[in-house]
Amino acid sequence: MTPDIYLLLGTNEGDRLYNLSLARTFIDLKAGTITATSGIYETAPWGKTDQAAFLNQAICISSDYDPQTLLNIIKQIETQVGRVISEKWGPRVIDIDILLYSDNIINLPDLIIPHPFLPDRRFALIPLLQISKDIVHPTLKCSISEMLANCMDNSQVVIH
Ligand code: PH2
Ligand code: MG
Ligand code: MG
Repeated sequence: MTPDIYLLLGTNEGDRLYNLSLARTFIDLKAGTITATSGIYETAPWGKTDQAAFLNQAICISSDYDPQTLLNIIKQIETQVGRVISEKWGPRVIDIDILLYSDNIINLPDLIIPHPFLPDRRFALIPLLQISKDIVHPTLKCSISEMLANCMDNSQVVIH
């Protein structure tokens, strides 16, 4: 069966809605079929707080690319949408993160799945919850709503 892969899109530079839209178009063309999209959320910057607010959106894709190939395609798409090398947790035109790849657990130097910060980020959990009904986190063995209930982050996440 083709795996369900959950991605999180983020942007806080330029025309944010356009950046998300262009990213979705390229993802659907090159990475896999988009099967679900969350709403778009306006989110307070997390980690490095002295920067502009982000828009975040979670999407689900159905794709047969293996995780490493998918990551390479995603990096190409980020560049096509206009991303330049940015500082860690700093401002960016587009960021596309793999949150979950079915129930796979991957620990490579440049690719950790499930995304290691997922439990700590309301800006990821809230959009993901909207499109993930029965997902169980493969290592924490809990649902997304349980993760949200246990999340210590209280930064602002509101529908755009
Ligand atoms: N991405 C980051 C760092 N901080 N904050 C919000 N609200 N949304 C993001 O997507 C985000 C962030 C690094 O990728
Ligand atoms: Mg990121
Ligand atoms: Mg990233």
